[in-house]
Amino acid sequence: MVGLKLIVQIPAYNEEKSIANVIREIPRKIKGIDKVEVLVIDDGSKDNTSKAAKDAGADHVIRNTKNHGLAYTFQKGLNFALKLGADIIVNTDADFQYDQKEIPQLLKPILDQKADIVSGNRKVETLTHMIGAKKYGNILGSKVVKISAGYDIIDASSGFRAYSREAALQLFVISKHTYTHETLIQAGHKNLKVIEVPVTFRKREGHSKLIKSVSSHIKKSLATIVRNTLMYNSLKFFSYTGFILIILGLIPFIRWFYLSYIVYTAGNHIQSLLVGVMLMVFGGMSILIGLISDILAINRKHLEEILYHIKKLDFEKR
Ligand SMILES: Nc1nc2c(ncn2[C@@H]2O[C@H](COP(=O)(O)OP(=O)(O)OP(=O)(O)O)[C@@H](O)[C@H]2O)c(=O)[nH]1
Ligand SMILES: [Mg+2]
Repeated sequence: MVGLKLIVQIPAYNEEKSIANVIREIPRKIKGIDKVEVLVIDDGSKDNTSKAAKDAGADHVIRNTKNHGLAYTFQKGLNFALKLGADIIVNTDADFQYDQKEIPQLLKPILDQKADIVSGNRKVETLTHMIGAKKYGNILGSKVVKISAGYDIIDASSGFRAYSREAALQLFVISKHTYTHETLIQAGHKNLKVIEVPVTFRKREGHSKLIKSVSSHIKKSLATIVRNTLMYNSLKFFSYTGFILIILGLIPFIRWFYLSYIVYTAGNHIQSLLVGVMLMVFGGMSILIGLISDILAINRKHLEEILYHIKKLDFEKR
């Protein structure tokens, strides 16, 4: 690969105090890369984030007129970076928690053509400055993402990552809250190779902009994970659920049939009949929902393929 361009993108919301430190720490000369540019996406900050970024030497600063959330801003950043002709995109946070001097470690597996996405593993279980609820929420989230994505991942909530151009063209984030889990699940189902490298994770100065409360963050993240898991495994999920319901329904149904027609006991055992039939009907409906959502998922797959080709043409390197 020759003449490679790296865009380091920083989604930021009210980070005027730390963004300059992040930008100044980004290495501008990296082995194997010809050009490094910094792109800041200011998500409608109420402070002077954009100005601080420009003053610190950001090459591109774009701004949302209102706050759209991290996930939307991340996708906007990817598209903008592709438009700028990025061969590799590194996403980092604006809060100075990641050490930008470690960017070359993130790039290496992509430069060696051994990965499409490289994610920084913060080793959360060893972090003394991360509160317990966040730490265990992170660990739990990573385990669920690992099952859903279908490959090993230790730290699924890390924002410090490198994406090859091909990977960036194939990701379509639709969540509102955060993109970290959705991108990994999509990568798994698009056969993109994801690997992790250990990275430093400093204590946050100032309060979290993303996490208003740990419980609501966990709730929103789990909702995203469930939604994305269902997106790719709907037929499996709903047909297993359907078969289980049908088997559960067969038990009271057979009881009713046995008592009413084989041994002729007193009473009509209508409760068993009702429960049995209801469970079996729900089971049948679940299988039907599985089939319908599978058709929708196939449609989304086709749409994503079309979008990928449009993006590829649109962002063709000129
Ligand atoms: N664009 C955008 N970025 C955001 C928003 N909220 C947070 N961010 C940025 O996303 C990155 C991560 O947010 P943080 O608040 O540090 O969240 P976190 O790292 O998961 O949590 P902490 O450990 O508390 O720092 C930072 O660069 C924030 O500026 C938002 O609403 N919009
Ligand atoms: Mg942070």
